[in-house]
Amino acid sequence: MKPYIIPKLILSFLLICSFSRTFAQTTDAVKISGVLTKPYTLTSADLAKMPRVKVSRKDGDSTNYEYSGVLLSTVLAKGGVTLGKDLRRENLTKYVIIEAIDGYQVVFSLAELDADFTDEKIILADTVDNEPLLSTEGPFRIIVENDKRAARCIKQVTSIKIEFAK
Ligand SMILES: Nc1nc2c(c(=O)[nH]1)N[C@H]1C(S)=C(S)[C@@H](COP(=O)(O)O)O[C@H]1N2
Ligand SMILES: [Mo]
Repeated sequence: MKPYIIPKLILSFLLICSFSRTFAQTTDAVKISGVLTKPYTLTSADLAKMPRVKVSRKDGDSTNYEYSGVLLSTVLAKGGVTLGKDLRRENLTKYVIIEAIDGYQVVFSLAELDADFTDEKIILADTVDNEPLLSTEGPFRIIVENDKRAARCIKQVTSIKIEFAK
């Protein structure tokens, strides 16, 4: 056996490991991070314990779908994000940036999803018409009740981050 075969084997092994990690990346949990007091990783089990909300949305073919999940504000409140009476002054310059497995990102300002400011429902959905979301869409998708276009209804969400705009 040639002497350099061992380091070569180790290198190949490490490369295979890192590749399989990349491809095994899943979306079964959402990382909640940024400017908040209690960052956490949200699982399906966590979501199941929170109050549920239903939102109907039409897709491109005008078919109506009933999504269900948890208000994004509820998910954020669990992490200690400044909402309700704490959403004032410089906290009004905070925004939520949501990212998906394909790198797609969308942004909401905190006031856009706070019940003290608006009745608009923005949910982190995990079911559609009472069935779990398909893997191409879920397990978690943001559904914005009244946006005319579905572009912010981001599929396969992997992370939700709160940041200051300045
Ligand atoms: N992760 C992810 N979510 C996404 C997109 C995307 O490219 N990646 N496209 C958005 C756009 S532009 C639209 S119009 C809708 C399409 O959703 P539909 O396939 O359910 O009609 O998904 C939105 N969510
Ligand atoms: Mo779109």
